[in-house]
Amino acid sequence: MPLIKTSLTDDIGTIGFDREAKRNALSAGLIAETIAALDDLEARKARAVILRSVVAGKVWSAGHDVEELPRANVDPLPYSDPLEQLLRAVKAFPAPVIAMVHGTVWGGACDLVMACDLVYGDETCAFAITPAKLGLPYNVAGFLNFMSRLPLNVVKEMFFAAEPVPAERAERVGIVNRIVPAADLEQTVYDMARTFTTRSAAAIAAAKESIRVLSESAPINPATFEYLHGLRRDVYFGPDYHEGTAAFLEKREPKF
Ligand code: YXS
Repeated sequence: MPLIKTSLTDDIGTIGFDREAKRNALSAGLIAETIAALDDLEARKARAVILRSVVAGKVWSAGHDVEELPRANVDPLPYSDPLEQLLRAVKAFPAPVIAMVHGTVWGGACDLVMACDLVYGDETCAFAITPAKLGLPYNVAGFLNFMSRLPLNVVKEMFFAAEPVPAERAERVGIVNRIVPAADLEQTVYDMARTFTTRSAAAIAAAKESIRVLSESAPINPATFEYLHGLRRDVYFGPDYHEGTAAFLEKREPKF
């Protein structure tokens, strides 16, 4: 069974997560299908891509598939992780990728939304980044995704509290471009995508890549990188990550 639905109409691509039974948890399989869909839409010269959930349920995506996170003492979000590959594919796509959000967004899916070029939501949307609930040490690229978009105090509140930021506040702090009533969300998003299709694709692609390079150019030297990696190693070798993932799978609250 495919885990996504994808289409291309009037140069606008749509990729819908279709794994409702697991609340669109981003498994390696679903991610592989999504990256393949992005490659196909790029080959077919899509001028915009909309990421959405096929089912307008309570949850847009429950984030990284926790069943697929490593339990043992290894880096849980390495560069090669499927989720990291998806974030890079979205940022490298040569046209705007718009997250259309109905429902709640958790963990790695929140990072995915941050990697999208624009985010539109309705009154049901909320955004939570949750490594602190799993005792998981987030990675440098992920922090930069949030830091290049949101005020530091908001980034810290989101990462420390791991609580959902509801729609109205998400618009005010800048997680989303706009919140519109659920009944208007689809029209609003596709109208914006249609506008992009009337503009120079070359100019937009160059602007998107320039902004990506400039927003990611956080100058750190190798020693600083090793220091940051050491902070992460201490956590994922520590007891919290084991307790956090075990608690999730045993459907109980973790004791840190
Ligand atoms: O028991 P069954 O087989 O029906 O499966 C249940 C859940 O186990 C499953 N499911 C997930 N499976 C793998 N990975 C997930 N992230 C995940 N989330 C849910 O989906 C089935 C239905 O779940 P259920 O009964 O809880 O649904 P609900 O409607 O009552 O609640 C929906 C949620 C999203 C509020 C709830 O499922 C939930 O809190 N899920 C975990 C959200 C979360 O903490 N995600 C972060 C994952 S870790 C991650 O993304 C990063 C690595 S990080 O930690 O750094 O943020």
